[in-house]
Amino acid sequence: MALAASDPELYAMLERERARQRDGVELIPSENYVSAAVLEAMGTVFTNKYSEGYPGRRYYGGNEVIDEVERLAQARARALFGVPHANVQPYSGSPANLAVYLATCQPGDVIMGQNLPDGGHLTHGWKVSATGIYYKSVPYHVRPDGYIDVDEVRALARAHRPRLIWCGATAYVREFPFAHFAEIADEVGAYFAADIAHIAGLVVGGAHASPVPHAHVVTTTTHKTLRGPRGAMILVTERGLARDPELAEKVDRAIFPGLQGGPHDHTTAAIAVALGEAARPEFATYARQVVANAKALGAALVEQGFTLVTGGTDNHMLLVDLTPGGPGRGTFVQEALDAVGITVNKNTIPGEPVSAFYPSGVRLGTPAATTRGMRESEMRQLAAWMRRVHDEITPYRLPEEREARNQVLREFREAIRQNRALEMMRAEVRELCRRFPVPGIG
Ligand code: DSN
Repeated sequence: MALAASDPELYAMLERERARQRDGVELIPSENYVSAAVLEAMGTVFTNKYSEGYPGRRYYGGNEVIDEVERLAQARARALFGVPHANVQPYSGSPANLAVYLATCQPGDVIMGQNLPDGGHLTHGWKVSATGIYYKSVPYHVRPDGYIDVDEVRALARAHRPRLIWCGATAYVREFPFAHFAEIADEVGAYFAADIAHIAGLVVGGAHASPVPHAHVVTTTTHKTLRGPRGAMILVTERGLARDPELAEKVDRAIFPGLQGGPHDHTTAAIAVALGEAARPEFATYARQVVANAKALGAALVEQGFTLVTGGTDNHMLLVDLTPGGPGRGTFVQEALDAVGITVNKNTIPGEPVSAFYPSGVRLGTPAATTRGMRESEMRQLAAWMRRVHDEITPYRLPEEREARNQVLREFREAIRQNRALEMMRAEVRELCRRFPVPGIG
């Protein structure tokens, strides 16, 4: 109410975003809907405080309550993941990962991570990221069938003797082979860091194997399958402390003062709430349903004639290979689906034939749709809509000549704006969404 009265311009935007989230199906695999309790914790007076340092060791006065909040979040993280140390201050996944480099490497050290176009993350050593600029990055790849090429990881590790090896991805649909990575890291004397940003909720819900018995350090964002606010955590495992008894202190120093100033205390509070929710039995039910929905969506897409990278999924995510309809069609499919209220993101596929700007796939995920209660039958309905949307835009292809691409995309955007069948599907999607309220919105 205060916002509507004091800033109607911003409030109108908020209302439009609420309507967008309520009336469309969110299938971006890294997004989710937080609970009303998490949302409430974010919008509290905890945002007013500065708290550089750690509980009991702050640079500012007045942190007696904040200390309790952060200790609660740390304790819940330790218990949930079964680790001896948790840092809950990273602003998000990228600084969390950079802190792992600061804690374990010197600039110029060799590091290994999954190649970005093969589904890896920018911060695992991609050339334009600080992690690829300040460290010598040796990327590994997925095989043509879409699975991580563990033999290549081993061969590259033996040849380049990395200081740090990452396992984790933004676009990988199969179970991560954590035990293999641990074995390889041990053989070459590397630190093994697991980035479980995408699958953290599945791990705590028992729907994906945990990296904790294998990795030295684990990073995760808190806002994806874990269903918390935007933030991140760094977990140091027993294995990590056995490798380096000072690893926890090094991680803490890397976050503050190495990379960050004051933690976002309202986010820490909301992380504590989300971790409390994730410890409940119903969260395990949710995590299993996320995977069941992804499998159902994958099977239905295959039935509808789509091609999936690796043929299916083990987790919350699917990668649709659109090359049978022509390379570089990810943008077209993403925008046409957007027009009917189904939100996905264009994505490269293994062996991408065009580029990251005009990728040949789309990435889908079920965490958000599952949170609002959608189940297997809704997944089948979504696959049927995707087929119809895809068929509506069959004539539109990415021209080989770069100069012609913008013009074709302009014509395409105009065509989808005027497409009557898409407009009718938009109404059907809205109808479905009305049956599945969004937490915190209704
Ligand atoms: N942007 C995240 C994702 O969508 O996977 C990774 O940082």
